[in-house]
Amino acid sequence: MELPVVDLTPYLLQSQTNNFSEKEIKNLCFEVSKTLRETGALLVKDPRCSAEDNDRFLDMMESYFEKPDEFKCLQQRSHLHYQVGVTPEGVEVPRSLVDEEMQQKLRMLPEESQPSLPVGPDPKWRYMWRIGSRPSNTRFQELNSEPVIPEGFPEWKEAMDSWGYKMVSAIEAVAEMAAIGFGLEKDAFTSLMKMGPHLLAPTGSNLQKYGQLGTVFAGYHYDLNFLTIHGRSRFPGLNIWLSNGQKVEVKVPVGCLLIQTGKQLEWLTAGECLAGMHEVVVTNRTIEAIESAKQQNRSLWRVSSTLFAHVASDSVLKPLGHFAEFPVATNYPSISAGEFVELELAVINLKGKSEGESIMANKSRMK
Ligand SMILES: O=C(O)CCC(=O)C(=O)O
Ligand SMILES: [Fe+2]
Repeated sequence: MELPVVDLTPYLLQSQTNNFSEKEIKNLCFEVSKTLRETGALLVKDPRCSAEDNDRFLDMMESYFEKPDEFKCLQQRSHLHYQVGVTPEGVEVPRSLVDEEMQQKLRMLPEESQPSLPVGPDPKWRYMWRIGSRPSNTRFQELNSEPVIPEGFPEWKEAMDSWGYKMVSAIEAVAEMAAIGFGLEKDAFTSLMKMGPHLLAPTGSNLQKYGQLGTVFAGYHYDLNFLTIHGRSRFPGLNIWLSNGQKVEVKVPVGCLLIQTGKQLEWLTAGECLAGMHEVVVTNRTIEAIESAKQQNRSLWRVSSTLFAHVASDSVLKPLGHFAEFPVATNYPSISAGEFVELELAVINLKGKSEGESIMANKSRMK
């Protein structure tokens, strides 16, 4: 199954040219909302995000992840729930390891669509870098804290910000198109995203150390944010699940970006658009890429150019517009996005354990 690629150019240029009819733009928006609903994922081409920008970002992150662990741990901020700076390997727990309800659901998937079951925390590292301005007044200060810059990377801020802002812009265009496609106001989602704690959050996986077939770098999970966007990684390995339960290995064409639906979008649409399940596993294609990287003397760190776009922490998550009339809307009670994120972080081990345990007891709220 090939995911369709949506070129955002007509949407972005509609106000400057008369080349595209209103109907064409509407159809494009329907394609976006339909694909997000059916697949939980969408490939887009955004003329503002070039393959060169992506490469510059990947080059810098590869040289960061190549540094010794002791150096990287200087950028660790566990007291801020790792929401800025580095998260070492072996910290983040994939939801499927701790969520019994998710385990039951995944057992019902057909054999060929079974995920690789994680046996412990993810062996991937991650760096979190906040993109965009922060609210001066927020109930969720630690989700909106100051960024961390590693020593010896003078280009860090510029490289992270320039890639990050471009990715947020691409998400904003998709969020507007999806809102139109779902029959909501154009800014129904983007107005909630203003001042959101958007995070450029590349993962770094050491394929030299953990390059064996079947290694699970990110166990089966959904993303807790609104929409996730990834540039192209130099090493494949991402599998996604369509809403019909089919497992698909993602191939991101050069110059394209991959968007995935997160739990906050599921909340806002009362489950019309479910959060996309996914995993990152060493596959035969990853091994081929490892072999060719070795031959070309390239880095064996698999870096993802992931950005998590969020609803602002103080905004309320609840089904919007006609979605509020759905009978299942009661499964999505009003909750501030900040509170929601803290509860989710607790489950995946990024925020205080005791809260993590209590949230599991409280699970009926989170469905
Ligand atoms: O490493 C990747 O490609 C994506 C990892 C992932 O799913 C995540 O960071 O949530
Ligand atoms: Fe993810």
